[in-house]
Amino acid sequence: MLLAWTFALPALAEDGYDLWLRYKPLPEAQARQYRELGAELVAPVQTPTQQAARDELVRGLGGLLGREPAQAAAVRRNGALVVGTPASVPQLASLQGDLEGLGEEGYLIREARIDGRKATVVAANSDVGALYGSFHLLRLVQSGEPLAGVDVRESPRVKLRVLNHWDNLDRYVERGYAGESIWDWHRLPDWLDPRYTDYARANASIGINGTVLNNVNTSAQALTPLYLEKTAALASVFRAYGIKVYLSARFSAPIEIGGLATADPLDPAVRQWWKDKADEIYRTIPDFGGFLVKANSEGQPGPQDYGRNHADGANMLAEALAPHGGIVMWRAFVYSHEEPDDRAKQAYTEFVPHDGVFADNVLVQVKNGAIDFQPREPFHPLFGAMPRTPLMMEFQITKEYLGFATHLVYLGPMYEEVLRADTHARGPGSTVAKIIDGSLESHALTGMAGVANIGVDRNWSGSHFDQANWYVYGRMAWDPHASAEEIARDWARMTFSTDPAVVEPVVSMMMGSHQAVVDYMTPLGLHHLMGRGHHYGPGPWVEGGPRADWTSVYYHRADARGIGFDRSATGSNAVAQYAPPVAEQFGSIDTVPEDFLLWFHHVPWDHRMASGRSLWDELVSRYGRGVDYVRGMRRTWSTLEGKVDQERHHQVAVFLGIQEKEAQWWRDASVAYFQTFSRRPLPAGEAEPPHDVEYYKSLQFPFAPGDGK
Ligand code: GCV
Repeated sequence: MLLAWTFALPALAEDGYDLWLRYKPLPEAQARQYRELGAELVAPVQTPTQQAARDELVRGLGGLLGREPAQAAAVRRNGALVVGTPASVPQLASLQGDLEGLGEEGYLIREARIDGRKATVVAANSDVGALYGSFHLLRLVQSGEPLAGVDVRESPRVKLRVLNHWDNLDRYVERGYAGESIWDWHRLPDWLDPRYTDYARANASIGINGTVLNNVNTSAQALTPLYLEKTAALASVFRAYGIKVYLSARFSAPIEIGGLATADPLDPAVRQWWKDKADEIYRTIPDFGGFLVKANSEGQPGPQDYGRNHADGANMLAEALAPHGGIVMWRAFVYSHEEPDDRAKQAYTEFVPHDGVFADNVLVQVKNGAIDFQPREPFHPLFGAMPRTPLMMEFQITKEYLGFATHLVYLGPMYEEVLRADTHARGPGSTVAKIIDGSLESHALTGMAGVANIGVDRNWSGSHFDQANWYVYGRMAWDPHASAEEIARDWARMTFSTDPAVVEPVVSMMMGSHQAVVDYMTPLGLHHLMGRGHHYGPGPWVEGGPRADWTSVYYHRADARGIGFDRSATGSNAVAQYAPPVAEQFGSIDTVPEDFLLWFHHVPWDHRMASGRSLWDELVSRYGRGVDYVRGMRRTWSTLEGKVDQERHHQVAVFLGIQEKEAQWWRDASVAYFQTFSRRPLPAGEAEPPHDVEYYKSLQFPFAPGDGK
């Protein structure tokens, strides 16, 4: 009886904790090709990073192939796996020349003769390069890729590949939808939750090499000795995986925890305080990465409080960190209470005059678009406008404006769209990716930041598919020119199955999911239409309150004539912040891509669209198209029942149901609301919203997760 019951349990139930590093046994037909590779492993364990690489290979190959490789100092049989650097594995010395140009973090994977026998080699110039190469090799095996003739040569195109945690010290995560913060500050530094190691493994597997532990809206407490000791404990776990820790620094910390009367960046006592603080940090954490700063933005303190500018503030911190090799990531997400101009223009206005003035160890961190991580934004006009300053990309991985963790939205296509956008800063082909990787303006200091979607939920990200967004962020930070679709395919193979009958439908669901959320929330360039404060659900009617640019009506400007924000020369002229060819394209209603039409123009309801429909009809049909896509994803996913383990299949299915309901709600509420301006009937075949606008306005969600505190 007991036996029968035991066998009745779903054998392959998975809760998602293992992420894309599941290492479940490969089907025998696939495993066969790795028999020799999986038999013997030559990999040193003299350093913590070497140990991490070998542990991962033993765990990974052991799981995938059903037995752990025997460990050896020399290759005794054909096909062995050899991992290391010429310094750590003398047999790899002959590859020294081939390793040139791969830098500190690059690696190669290829077949070579070692100790007179055929071997698969993962070779690098450093231990961390060998660790990255080991993860790459495991990815190939997880995906069932043949290794015969393998020839991989990889090095990151971006230097700093960083997660930004918006985690408060009380474990609340701002805009977090995966439970509370994984940093258990109270029990640190003594209790090192094993999750920290798994976090580091996951990050290293995609090349992430830095983490900012605390929210940009930070308390100065994070810089006190109590918290520095806790930060040091986390750093001690992450170090072996090539990950540095960074902290968000509150600009007014010299007042709050330093007892000074001012935080003026030109005040000698303030400057000395930061130098002393930096010295103290590096005594505790010798490889500390540096500071991330949100200053003079949304009420945060900053240099402008003292009549100084962003460069004054950033350079003061840079001076304190420079002797230790630390860097400053100074955010360009600024908009002041006093500034009456179009919010989309403010960062450019405040930062461009300081181009070339920032210290060498400062990066200016710029969100992908000029407003705030909206479902779709044109690329930020700062990209291309500050050639003498390294600009760091800031993407949001957590889906503050894209349906939280319940909506299946793969962000790869969105990241790709922004990175491939052509700024024309130095003529055609001046893509955002080339600004981020430093190649356009020959910057050596380069970076990409992703606002993390990680919390204590068993599946880390609040949903199984949101893991893909962490994954694609890391892969694109490594290579901003990479393909979102190929990355989705890698992820799906590792996360669900190598069976093409699973992979292809999953990839196809993912690839259209970003366009779908744009369609059912903010089609045709609309933006900032969500519920107030928590940002959950539709709120196109939001108006009033402390400031106009925290309302929806400020952005959509719907009236009897039409809809959209005129940012052309007849309006706020934000288009003029782009290079002339882009300004020209975006500035004309005839040439602007329809995806950005209402971002840049106030357009009459009867304007003829490419489809031949009026703007009103097109708008309504886009909303419907978005909802239909979600229905399609539900259908596709239901066909995968039995091909994906039951536990994860069930949760995804339920979440898709939530997504469909919420997509319909967005569509109905938006159509009902905008119809009060357009005063036009719905196009034929489009269902009337089941309620009037007053109903949708009356819905309240006081405890929706993630709101700022
Ligand atoms: C961390 C938006 C979010 C805030 C966030 C801010 C920022 O305004 O709603 O929660 O604050 O961006 O990026 O600083």
